[in-house]
Amino acid sequence: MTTSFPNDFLWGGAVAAHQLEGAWQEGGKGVSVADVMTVGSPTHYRAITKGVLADEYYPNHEGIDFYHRYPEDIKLFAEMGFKCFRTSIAWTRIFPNGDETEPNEAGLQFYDDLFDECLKYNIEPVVTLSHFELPYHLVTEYGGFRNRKLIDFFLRFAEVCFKRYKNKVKYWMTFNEINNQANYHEDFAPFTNSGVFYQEGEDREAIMYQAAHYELVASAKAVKIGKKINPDFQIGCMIAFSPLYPLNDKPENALMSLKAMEKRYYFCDVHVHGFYPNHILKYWQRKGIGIDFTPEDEVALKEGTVDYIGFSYYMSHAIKYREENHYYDYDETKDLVRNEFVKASDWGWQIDPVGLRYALNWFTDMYHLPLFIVENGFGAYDKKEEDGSVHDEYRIDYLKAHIKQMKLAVTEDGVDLLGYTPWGCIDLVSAGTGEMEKRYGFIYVDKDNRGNGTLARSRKDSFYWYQDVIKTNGSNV
Ligand code: P53
Repeated sequence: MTTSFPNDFLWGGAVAAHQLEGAWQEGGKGVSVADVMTVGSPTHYRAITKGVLADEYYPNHEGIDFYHRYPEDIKLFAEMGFKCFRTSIAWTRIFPNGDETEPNEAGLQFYDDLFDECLKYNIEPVVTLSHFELPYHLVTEYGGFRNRKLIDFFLRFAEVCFKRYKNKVKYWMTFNEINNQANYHEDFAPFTNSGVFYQEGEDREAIMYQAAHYELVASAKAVKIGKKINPDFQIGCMIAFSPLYPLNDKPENALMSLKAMEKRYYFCDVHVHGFYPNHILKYWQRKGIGIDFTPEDEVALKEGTVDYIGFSYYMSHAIKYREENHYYDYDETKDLVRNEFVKASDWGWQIDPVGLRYALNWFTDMYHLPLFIVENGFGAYDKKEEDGSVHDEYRIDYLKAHIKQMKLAVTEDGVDLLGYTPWGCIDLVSAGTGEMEKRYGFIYVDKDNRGNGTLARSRKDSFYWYQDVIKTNGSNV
């Protein structure tokens, strides 16, 4: 039995381009969906505006100015001992509008320089192709991923990246948290996942399944193209995972939990198995949802299954069956209930370390593929002291408890885990709310929700703690 993490375990940290780079109009970059999103609050998603408006504040425009400061930041990651660094490639740096035929050289050069900087410290880049940053032009001109043409635009982008960085990047992911859009009742996920902006009266659900289908096909085709360019590539999917526990042992609640899991995670079935599970096909039939699904798509899905499963884990949910819901159809806005056994963060995210071990076991039992925890972390308010230090023992507690469970999954359950990259290793703009003050970092960045601050970086207590975790390969937790 193994008693610890493998020697080549990829400890690191994770970010996404749009949440930290800033420089939204530099180096020929185009406007992305993240550039038209404002600031929300702990209880409200951020608003999406029609284009960039003069009197609005858009936090991603500056981010934390990583675009100019990355050498300083990567040096700090190296000081913590990172073995890998997960980021994304802003699609709009490479194809500013998304539908060009030729890529933008300045954008490509930026990522060459960034990856070289990582490799200088033996930090392996782990790269997501599409992380909530679609070119906004693809939304206004094509309707985002509701349009089949997006498959080819994505593939052009993916192929350019695969070719350019084939000797610098080995670990790739196609679409970040592709399954967030299972919550199509809200506007946030459809827009950030797929560039889908719903009009009044539209059948949101049908559009979601269609957009997700095009993405699944695009992902599978990208896997095939990538493997041709470099057979050593490891190309994964990326799933937002949250167990949906039955509220109690009432059989209907147990079945509701199972049916809800099916609806939230069928995306992973398609990525891994290369076909849709029957429950989704039956559901489309019952609901009269007609999907543009060609025989070529069917072949593409089969030929482009993923090598590993990347997933994010922040919280768990409990779920309760509603009497009127005889079909056990999952509705994220109605079915989730509070779990009295766990506490929640200031943003209402329920803290459940055991849920991470559940996640690792669940994915393994379902798919038998290597796993990669590419996001996990605690968004919290921090108080910076005069000398720049931050005493964030709450963050250390959260991460330590989760790493303990992760360790049990590896050592006792035999889960095949590639690595662990806590989210927002440096403070950055929140995806859901646009706040800066929902902080995840080991590194503090001096900037507030309105954009005031010096952008100066400083080490939090968790910085030194995580440094020690990496140095001892997790044996100190
Ligand atoms: P923020 C919702 C639920 C779980 C993960 O989220 C989510 C979201 C979207 O808000 O997103 C992932 O910044 C995502 C990151 C994001 C991170 O989790 O809202 O992949 O881009 O920043 C944390 O606190």
